[in-house]
Amino acid sequence: MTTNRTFTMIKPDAVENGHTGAILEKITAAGFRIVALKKTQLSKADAETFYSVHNERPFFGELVEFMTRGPIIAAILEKDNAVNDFRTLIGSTNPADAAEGTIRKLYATSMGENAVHGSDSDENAAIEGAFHFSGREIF
Ligand code: 3AN
Repeated sequence: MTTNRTFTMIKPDAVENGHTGAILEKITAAGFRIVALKKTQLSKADAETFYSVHNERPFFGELVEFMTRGPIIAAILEKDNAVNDFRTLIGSTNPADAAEGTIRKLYATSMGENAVHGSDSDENAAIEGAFHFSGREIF
């Protein structure tokens, strides 16, 4: 089990707005090691699969449309207590509620366009990392 790893995406809004470098800098400055990294674009099927847990929610269509509209940065990150520490670093889902200094407070514009994804459990971190990366892309 890779309980010291989490998975993140820098979402299309933050990539479009030129925040990729600043967000990666905050991530590494907070002590996360990047073990896998790529720029890619989700297809509609990819986004529907990735967010299938939300497929009954009223915002599902909007979420899929947003997540496919431009490239993302996908990464696997390693650190002690990675899942929880990364959720703390990114802040609340709604940037209006996010703590000062968090990535969402700094770079997110709304609940839907909230700049970054962070896995919510070790189990989902492993599933989400495997969705985006093959074994030979992880170091
Ligand atoms: P988090 O990303 O903080 O774990 P989730 O898992 O509840 O939040 O939601 C997944 C994604 O769905 C969010 N990152 C956000 O982009 C989108 N989302 C969640 N709630 C809403 C909402 N009420 N309206 C629009 N988009 C939402």
